[in-house]
Amino acid sequence: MTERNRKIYITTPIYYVNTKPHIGHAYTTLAADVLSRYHRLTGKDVFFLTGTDEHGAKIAQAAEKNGKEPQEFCDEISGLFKQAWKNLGIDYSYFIRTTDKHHEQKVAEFLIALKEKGFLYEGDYSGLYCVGCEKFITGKDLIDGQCPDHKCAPEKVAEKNWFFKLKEFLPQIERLINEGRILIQPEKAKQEVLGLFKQGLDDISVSRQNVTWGIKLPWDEKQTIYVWVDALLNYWTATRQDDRQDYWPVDLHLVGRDILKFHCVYWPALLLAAGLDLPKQIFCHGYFTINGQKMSKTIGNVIDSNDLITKYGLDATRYLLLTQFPFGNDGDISLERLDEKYNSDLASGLGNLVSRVLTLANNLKLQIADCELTSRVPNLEEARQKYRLALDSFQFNEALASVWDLIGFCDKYINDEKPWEGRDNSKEVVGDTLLVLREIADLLKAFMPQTSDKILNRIENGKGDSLFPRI
Ligand code: ME8
Repeated sequence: MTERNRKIYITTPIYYVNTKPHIGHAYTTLAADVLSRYHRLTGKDVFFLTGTDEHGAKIAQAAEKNGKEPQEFCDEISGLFKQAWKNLGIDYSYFIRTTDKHHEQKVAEFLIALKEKGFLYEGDYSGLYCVGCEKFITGKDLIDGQCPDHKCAPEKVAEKNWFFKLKEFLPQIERLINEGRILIQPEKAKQEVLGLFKQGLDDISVSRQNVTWGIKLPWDEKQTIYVWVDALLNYWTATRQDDRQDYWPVDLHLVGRDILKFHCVYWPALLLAAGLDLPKQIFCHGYFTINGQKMSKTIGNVIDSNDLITKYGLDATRYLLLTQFPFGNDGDISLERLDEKYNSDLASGLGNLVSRVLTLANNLKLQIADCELTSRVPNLEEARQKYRLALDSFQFNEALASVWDLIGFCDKYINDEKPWEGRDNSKEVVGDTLLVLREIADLLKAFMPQTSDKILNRIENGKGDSLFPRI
């Protein structure tokens, strides 16, 4: 297969439907969208999967609190995720729901296969469970008796479970991670995962006894399949349709660091046990806070991406979310800083340049078809390469910085040469900036698809209204 038509399979986590979507979910999904668009633009055949995680005690409790039947509640919140992604211009290939019948059936088949291969056994679990995390935890995970992420005491459970022989696969997974055959990035995420092997890990439950909202274990219908096993398998079940088989295995899982262990240890182990190919790469991005605090319903600082879109517009929201801090780092978001960045980079930066260049070109009756780059323009191939290198290493803000370097060049060039004064080189200067602007629009395609189209249209058809009015 040639590099051009190579298939690429990219996933986001599937999000819990206990609450409506917020910018944390938007962040990962947007990153996956930009990468998908970027690869598609280079001719690759991308399968981009996202969706919702709908089973388990946490969702059942949320439905009850809202006075709804679980399925009705899931339909509603899952619909909000779909709508949020539509509003954010997310061009996914498929949206999976763990309550899809097809998914449920394939998960049950997967578990039967594991049992037949002898990797499951019956046992008793007695210990602690955090419903917020949907995971079994131990006393040493707690702070003042509470789960540090959910600020509540875990449930004490004593139940019969089916267990998966995780421990059998740990040495092999550790080796594959060390060898880079399961590539975990950035390095600090890899080290965090390798640290888990040193601490020691136990076999994991694949079923729960007292959770009714889930997929029934086929051979023991008093049990439902553990929600994390159900959820992880979405990446596989989504490709168990005739036209999608070829996308397997996964090229890239994008995840937040809260779910690293599930993706880097449990998931590969389940796949190895089933004899399936492993994911090639897992990239773990950072977690962000809002004005220095964890984003939480209790604090009341949850930001909805729809509200950002209402304020800044679709493409501006995409730009602002991905330029706050490097993708692999934790960071902080503040509405004041978003306003500042909007005004400086978009209203005064890109938006202003577009109207400036197009007004100058109009006044000089200059068509792009008649322009040729002069040697005063920086090497555009170098700019493209910088952009590609940054995207290939998930540095979205660096990729955009290389585009903003071109904007900076044009602004300075125009200020220095003052083409409105009618000097001899006016047409050359404006022609150069028109051509660089076209390059800018091309590079923005994956990040800001509508803006890119608008700029290209304006270059062809003359000027229009302001792209980013000041806030
Ligand atoms: O964990 N900063 O779903 P979830 C950055 N259903 N990213 C954030 C974020 C923040 N403050 N908050 C959330 C689950 N995210 C499981 C996943 S996958 C088989 C099952 C993003 O709704 C980030 O990607 O809690 C994180 O990993 C994910 O949302 C957690 O979403």
